[in-house]
Parts: sequence; structure tokens; C-alpha cells
Amino acid sequence: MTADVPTPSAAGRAVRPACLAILVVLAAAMPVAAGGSAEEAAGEIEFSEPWVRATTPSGENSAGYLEIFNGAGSGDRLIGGSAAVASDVEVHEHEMDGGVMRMRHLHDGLEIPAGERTVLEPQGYHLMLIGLTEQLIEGETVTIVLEFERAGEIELEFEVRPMRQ
Ligand SMILES: [Cu+2]
Repeated sequence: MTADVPTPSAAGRAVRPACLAILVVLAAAMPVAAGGSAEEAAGEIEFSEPWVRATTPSGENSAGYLEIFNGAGSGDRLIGGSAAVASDVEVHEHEMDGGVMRMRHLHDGLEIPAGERTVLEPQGYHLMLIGLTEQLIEGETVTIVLEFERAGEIELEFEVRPMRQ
């Protein structure tokens, strides 16, 4: 699982394309009926800049990144996901271990605090796409279903971006 080992050029990620405007807003709750229950009023989780790293033809794994803003009134957890192009989608974090950057599967998921922005980015938290069934080609998109503890499953399109980013 070395597909998303940071490259020296990772610093280049500071140069963000002007696509911050791409903001996918999904109502986590189903259409809120008038007088909706407290559960329905749980509000929205917003996503911005979902992207995955392109792979070589033989690439077995990739990583996905995005920003998650929890506009709901209560905290949530991103516990995993699924995708047609991968056998597994896990939530990982990078951590320094004796000077070596390692990845760790967050089995209990990643906390998504209410009212806060949680960032999944290179060298940080990420979605790990394991066991790819096809090459991820720059410019295409892949669909990943994110699984939240409270909000449930939310489907999102991820843009495939160059490997060195
Ligand atoms: Cu990983």
C-alpha cells in the first residue's frame, strides 16, 4: 500500500486550481418534510474538491481527498466507504513513526465535528482505495460512496487528478 506515499512534489498541492468553487452540497437528510423530526433537521454535510490520485496501469491502490464541512447540529464520523472501482475503501491517516511516514487504518472512523471543516489531504487523512479493478485516468471521475455513522451513505463524484500533486 504505497500508492499514495507522498512525493517531494507534494508541496505543490498548495497551488490549488481555481476550482474551489466546485462545492457539492448534499442534504444528508432526505428531503425535509414540513415539521420534520429532529433527525431530519440534522442538517447538511457539504463536500468540496473531491479528488483521487491517478494510477499507472498496474496500480493497485489509490487515495482520495476532499474537504468535509459538517453543517449539521451534531457530530458525525466518516467510517468508510465503497466504490465500484475498488474492492475496499478505508479511512486512513498518515503519522510519523520513528521518522517514517506510515499509514494507519482508522477502524473507528474519522471524527467529523459539527460546525467544523475536516480536511482529507495528501500526507494527512485520506480515503484509501484498495484493490483497484481499473486504472484511474486523469480527467475522468470515479464514484465513491462515503459512509457516515449518522448521515449514512452519501455518493460523491471524485475527479481523477495527476499522480504528482
Ligand atoms: Cu492509506
